[in-house]
Amino acid sequence: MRRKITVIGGGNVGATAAQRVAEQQLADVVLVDVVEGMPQGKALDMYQSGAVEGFDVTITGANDYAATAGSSLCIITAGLARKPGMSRDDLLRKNEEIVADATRKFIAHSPDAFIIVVTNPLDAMTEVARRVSGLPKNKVLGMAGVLDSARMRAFIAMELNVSMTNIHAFVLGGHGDTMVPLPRYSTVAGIPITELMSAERVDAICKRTATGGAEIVNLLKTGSAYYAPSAAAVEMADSILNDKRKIMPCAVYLEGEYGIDKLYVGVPAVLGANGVEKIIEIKLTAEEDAALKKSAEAVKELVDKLGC
Ligand code: TXD
Repeated sequence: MRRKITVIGGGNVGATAAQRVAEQQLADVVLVDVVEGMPQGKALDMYQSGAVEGFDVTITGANDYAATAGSSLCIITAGLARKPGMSRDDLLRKNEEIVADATRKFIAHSPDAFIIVVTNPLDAMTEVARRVSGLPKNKVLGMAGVLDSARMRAFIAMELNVSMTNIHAFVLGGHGDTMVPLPRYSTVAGIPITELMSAERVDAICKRTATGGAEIVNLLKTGSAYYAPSAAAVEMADSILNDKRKIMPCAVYLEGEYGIDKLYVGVPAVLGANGVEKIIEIKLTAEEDAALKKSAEAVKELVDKLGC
């Protein structure tokens, strides 16, 4: 039997993630959304692309969770975007409801699966999935750092006119204004970027990375980024399901690491067959440590408002 990945939320990130899973033949895909007909339509369209693209997995669309039974992993992208007149707290409550409902229904059919959360506010929604699923912390994680560091890698490549595949970049902290790009640990073919460009350019790249999501929202006007976010979530799924043990920055549940307790914050972790295999604690300067703690404070403020 082939393994199965469920993607909850068939919008921009969810549908693109489903397509990437299929094109990489990572697993069969079940796409779930509350909108009637939409996940079924997108799934059928995507499945038909397999004849041209040459993949052999199945893609099923559904409005309920029966078809998700026996999934190895779930990517939760379901949620609302902030609408005019809606406060961040309103959004927090609404998306908490959506993520809690999705988690409860999914886990009833796949009690041992891994959950990768994408819905914003990311770190708080990952905590919702952990609490509601009752899964151990190694099985529930959030996608943000892979995306943020992909953005930083892209900006470094643009600056130096070199291949992105040569570049590693590290971004820590919560997903939001308080994220912490780490130029010291960002390298091109092993060379720290601080050796390759001026302090001003490094600073400009860090700032552009931290506002990378907003830059795309301002251009698109009707939504937020989804090509890079879906690629990032699927890379995490691949590292877990194929036991690749890649080190990736992701939102993981900290219990004392980095001096932060019982909170999801973005830090580097090894992702393998057991999900979060190991959290890597790197030495931070006093300034970086203060920025990470500030970012964790911002996450805690939201988590304290959760109802679950
Ligand atoms: O780095 C990151 N973590 C992020 C997070 C990067 C990009 C996007 N990020 C967040 O992901 C974004 O702020 C949203 O909270 C989610 C999904 O973004 P997307 O761009 O895909 O939003 P869409 O296109 O509006 O899709 C959301 C879908 C839509 O089809 C709804 O009908 C569906 O979610 N939805 C549900 N599906 C299933 N179950 C329930 N309850 C439900 N409610 C809404």
